[in-house]
Amino acid sequence: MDVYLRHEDTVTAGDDGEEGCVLTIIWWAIAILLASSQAQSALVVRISDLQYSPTPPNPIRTFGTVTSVSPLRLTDGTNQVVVTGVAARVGDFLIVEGDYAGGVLAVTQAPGKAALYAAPAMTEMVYVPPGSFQMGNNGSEPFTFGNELPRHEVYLSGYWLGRCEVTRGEYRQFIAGGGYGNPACWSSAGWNWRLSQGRTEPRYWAAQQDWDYPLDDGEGGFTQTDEHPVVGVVYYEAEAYCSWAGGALPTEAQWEKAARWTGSHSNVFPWGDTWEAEFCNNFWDSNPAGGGLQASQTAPAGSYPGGASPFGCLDMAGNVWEWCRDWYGETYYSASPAVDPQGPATGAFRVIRGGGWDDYSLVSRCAYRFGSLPPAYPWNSHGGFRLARPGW
Ligand SMILES: [Ca+2]
Ligand SMILES: [Ca+2]
Repeated sequence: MDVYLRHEDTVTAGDDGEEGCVLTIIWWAIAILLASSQAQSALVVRISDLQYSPTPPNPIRTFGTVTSVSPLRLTDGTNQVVVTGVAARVGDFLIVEGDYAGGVLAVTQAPGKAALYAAPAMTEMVYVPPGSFQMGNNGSEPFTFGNELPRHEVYLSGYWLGRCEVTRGEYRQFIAGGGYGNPACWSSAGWNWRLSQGRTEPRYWAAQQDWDYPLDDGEGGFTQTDEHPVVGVVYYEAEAYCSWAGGALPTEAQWEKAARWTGSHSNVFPWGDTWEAEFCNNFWDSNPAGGGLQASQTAPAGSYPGGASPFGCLDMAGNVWEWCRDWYGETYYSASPAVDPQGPATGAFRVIRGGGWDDYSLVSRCAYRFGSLPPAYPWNSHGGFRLARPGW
């Protein structure tokens, strides 16, 4: 079980300015934000058999699966963390993080830190092991755009990526957990946007929608369930959700590797090199889950198993476009670092990938890069995102 240094991105409990505790435990797919007063009760983690930094303040982070509840034991199969004073169920997936102090992680009062989240169900994540892949396009793909050139080798550290797009059910937990009122979840730019807009939920949040043209003509509407991907989120909202869920948006490179790399070849589409309309929710598939041919709607996440990427990710093509973490750089591939590229240092637009429900083959290619959306743009009913987190 790995432990890594973590100096800055701590989480604040609530938006009321109260002090939280040092230890942060995030249970995946999270439902309940406990009050800081609860989190301060007898929460102790023994990490004697874990690696940690010997230099104070020794922040650590580790994760694993709960194997017993009394006491609560968290294990990755080899190492173990013991937690007391926290309710959990066998099989829950936990992240434990905090400051190491003399072999014991204890909850203390500390400003600007602490959140304890609980989750009834976790987002299913796919692990992408460290290694290199071929990113971009060598010009051989149909409808090549210049911003996909040149194809270049990129090494990525191991990471996790959501098997599916973030669903409305998952996003609902962020809303219910106070995410829109908690500035600790947001970047400063994102929080300023949140305050200026006064938003408390994404656009198109209502279950009943009609995205046919002409819009709202009473024909072609559909009902979004909790299994449908969340749409109408601006970059800042996607970023805030990921922060709340203990992760981040994937980098453009992380997104692309998980979408297309077989281990020796970069597929044009997640499933292979040949377009298959029935393998993703686009405008020309007939899958009833997406409403059938030419339907203007999303499909429940994971409704196109034939379109799985080599790593098992679903809907990397189609359904909703997905925000990536990077600023968009038109010629970035010519100067991209070879290891864990993070995108340009600044920019005007954020990257969005993968095509959506009203698209077709051209923009559903894994190498296609859309870079014209400012971070405050909601991309209407076409855009969602996927959660990533480091491999630790
Ligand atoms: Ca469709
Ligand atoms: Ca997608």
